[in-house]
Amino acid sequence: RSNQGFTVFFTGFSGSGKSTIANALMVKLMEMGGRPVTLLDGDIVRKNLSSELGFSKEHRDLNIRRIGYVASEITKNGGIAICAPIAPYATTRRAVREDVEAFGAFVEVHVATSLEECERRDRKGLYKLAREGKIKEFTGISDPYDVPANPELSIETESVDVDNCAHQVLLKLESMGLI
Ligand code: GGZ
Repeated sequence: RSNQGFTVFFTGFSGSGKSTIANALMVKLMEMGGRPVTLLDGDIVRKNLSSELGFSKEHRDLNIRRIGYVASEITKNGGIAICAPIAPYATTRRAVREDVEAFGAFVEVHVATSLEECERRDRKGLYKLAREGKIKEFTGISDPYDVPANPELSIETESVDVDNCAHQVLLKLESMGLI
């Protein structure tokens, strides 16, 4: 087994299932033992590291660069970082990839749940508020999302359960020689 650090970077719409899959992956990786696993979930980061930031392009970019910096430090020290922000801008994801790849592998995972499905589920009622104009700059509704062109993995969540999604990531990590 390799001891190199690496970062798994999930990207996708609000409500796509990023957090749920990231948590399931974290549990599986922890059960395997070895390297420490750190989850940098969108919610957690916004609460603890980016509490002053909103959702303009500048603020989202700053948020993502902070996540990238922490992930690169974890990767440098031989750990596993799991990130799960929306990260809507391809250029910013590219910059984070470069930060991390200076020290270890960067595994971009597109949680490819369609906007229609996320809005249909609307687990937190945010899409409704965005449609009503009560939340501005909402990703997919009134703000952009650059679909990843070359992610290491793209996951279809609509016909696959969480455990299977997390397993697909594990298989990818295995095929890359990371676990
Ligand atoms: C997108 C927003 C917005 C706007 C609040 N646009 O489903 P959630 O609630 O828990 O996940 C979303 C989260 C997005 O924060 P990120 O740090 O992941 O975004 S980014 O990567 O773009 O910096 C959603 C909530 O915050 N939320 N307002 N306008 N999501």
